[in-house]
Amino acid sequence: MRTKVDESTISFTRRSYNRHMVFCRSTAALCLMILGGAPLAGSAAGTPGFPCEPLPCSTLLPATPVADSQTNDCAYRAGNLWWVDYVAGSLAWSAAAPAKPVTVAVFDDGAWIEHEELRHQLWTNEAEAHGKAGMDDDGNGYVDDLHGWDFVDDSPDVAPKGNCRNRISHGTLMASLVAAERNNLVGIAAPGSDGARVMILRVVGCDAGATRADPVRLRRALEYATRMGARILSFSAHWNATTPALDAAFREIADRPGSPVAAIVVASVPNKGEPAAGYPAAYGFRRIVRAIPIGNDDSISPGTSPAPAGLNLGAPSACVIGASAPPAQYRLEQGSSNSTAILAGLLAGIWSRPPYDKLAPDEFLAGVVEGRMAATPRRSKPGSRAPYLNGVPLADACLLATENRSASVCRQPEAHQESRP
Ligand SMILES: [Ca+2]
Ligand SMILES: [Ca+2]
Repeated sequence: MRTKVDESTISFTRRSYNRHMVFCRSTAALCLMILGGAPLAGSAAGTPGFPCEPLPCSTLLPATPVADSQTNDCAYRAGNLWWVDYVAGSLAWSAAAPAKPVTVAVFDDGAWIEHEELRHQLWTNEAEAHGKAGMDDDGNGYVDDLHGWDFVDDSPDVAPKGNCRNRISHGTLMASLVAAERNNLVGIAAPGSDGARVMILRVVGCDAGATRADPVRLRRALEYATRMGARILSFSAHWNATTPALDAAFREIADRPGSPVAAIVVASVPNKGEPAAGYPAAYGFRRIVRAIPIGNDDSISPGTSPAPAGLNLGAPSACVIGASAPPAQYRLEQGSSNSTAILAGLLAGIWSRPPYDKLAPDEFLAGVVEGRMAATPRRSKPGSRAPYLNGVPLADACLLATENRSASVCRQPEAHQESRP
């Protein structure tokens, strides 16, 4: 089933985000999953924020203003962040700072880290922050790696480069859906606002010479992320061919019991009608959590690819607002990329808080994700402040309405039962 290819044949293709489809040209492509979107009116560089009023997309749901005196982000208060409360993301918020934020590594095309929603939400390498410029202060092999690394150009500057600078930044959007700053009076909030900090890993570029999704580059980024303490690895991208070495790296992180580099991999499942979900979602590893894209009609998105059985959770795909270019641009987007980042932020937000913060990855997955989140169709309501365990968020993809849209993502009933405590 798995396609083994020479590393040189793995390539990266994508088209403008402004088109309605992002095509994966061949089985060797790596794709970022955004199906189309638009900048929000008034959200231009130099313009503070964007109009906080009900958006056309959000009329699919009643855009009810949220009376939440503890949260001042205008899009949330205006009722535009349906996706936050659909997954009960606001229940992962707290007035108290988390004892230990969960570092979420965002594997993407870089990010504008000075965006108003990101600049205070970054994982920071303290040794480099307190070290000397031009020195590898922590001896990890990377000089001045403050908030991540650019593995395309081998640089500490994780900003989008080349042609990416003139487009919306996919990675900026994803990082904001993981952990946009909450209570900064502007824009959005995200399930991981309080509990997650984002590590920016640029693993793909936009220009001809940098668009290859090199497995060696991916392995270096995986090694960096886990060595530097990322506990959740977010992949809003997929590729349809792999190598033995890349498989081994993912197996060590996402499967081997007792691995010192164990982490949870949140993997996108595309909704473009592709015949298979691609990697890393295609791995059957225990610590892979797949984000199944859903709309706000409770259905799996049309065209969602078949995925292996396992920890498959439905997460919002359409009508999602995220950060774009700095300092204050925002966009309304749809696509399974969104589902992945939202799910990664939610897991981080929950994992960062007592009593879950002490759990190892496998304990967290078994006790919270599998034991609770994947066993309920319940969702939250905007403004709900029920204790998390009284309002279990998120829905098992198998429990969502799937009329003629079903991805093959459900466990066999008997296997599902056997896995339950
Ligand atoms: Ca360093
Ligand atoms: Ca905000």
